Amino acid sequence: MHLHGFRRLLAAALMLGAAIALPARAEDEKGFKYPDPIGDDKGPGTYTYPTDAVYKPGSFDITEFEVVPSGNQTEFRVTVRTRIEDPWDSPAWKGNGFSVQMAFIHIDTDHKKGSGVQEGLPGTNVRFSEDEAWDRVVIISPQGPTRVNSEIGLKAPQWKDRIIVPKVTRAQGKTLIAVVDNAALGGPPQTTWGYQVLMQSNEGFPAKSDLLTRKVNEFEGQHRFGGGTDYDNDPHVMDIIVPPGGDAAKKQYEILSKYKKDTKEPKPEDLAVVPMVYPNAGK
Ligand SMILES: [Ca+2]
Ligand SMILES: [Ca+2]
Repeated sequence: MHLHGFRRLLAAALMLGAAIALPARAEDEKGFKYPDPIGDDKGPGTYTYPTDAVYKPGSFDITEFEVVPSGNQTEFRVTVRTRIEDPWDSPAWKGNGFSVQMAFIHIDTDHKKGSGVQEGLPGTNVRFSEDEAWDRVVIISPQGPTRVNSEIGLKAPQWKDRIIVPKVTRAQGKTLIAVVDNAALGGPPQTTWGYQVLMQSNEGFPAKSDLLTRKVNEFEGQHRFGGGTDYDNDPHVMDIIVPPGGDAAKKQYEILSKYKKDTKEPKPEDLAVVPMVYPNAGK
């Protein structure tokens, strides 16, 4: 064999070896790690934080979202730009290490048109498209399961079986962690699943219509976000993840700006549509 031919054969063998070596464990294929830009924690580009010092800059700025399956359970990890603190730590809140953040992790498990829920949870003021409706949502709240379940019973009983209150929630450094049984998800995470993470702030004294969400008004207040409207037409989310490609922050601002501005009593179709992110898209 010529040297040239041998080299080609060697290169082919190395490539084959690399291809075989890549997915080390089956579990790795089902996990998902996804970045989000820094500094886009302003919803459609205009939102501002409440003025109270507990809302530290970066508290609602998602920098990474991760799905980590392990055995018969899955960890969902949402990382933000600043170290997570627990300014309102109290036994009633179970002391899981955080106070101001709240994240809603929506999952589309079948990517089927007409299957799932298009409405956002009460108080988020967003919706999903018909072919990207959510089948499950994991709520990461600093409040204990008793309170969260009671809110679900009052404000979203029709989706009770789709809303997952994790068996464990905790903060670690800059990361919020939720541990969920795969049985609650309808099985272990699949590479075909889609995700959307809405970053909110847990409101201990929510409005009658809001599932523990903090409002966004025209002007920020001590415990109110600003830069939106005083009605429920503007999306009440500070940061979301968006599908890959292009300028992710710009894309988010466009998505969250698409709501009907001149209405005080929005209909569902007036709200902004948030997308799902599918790990396998474009592969
Ligand atoms: Ca971000
Ligand atoms: Ca974002």
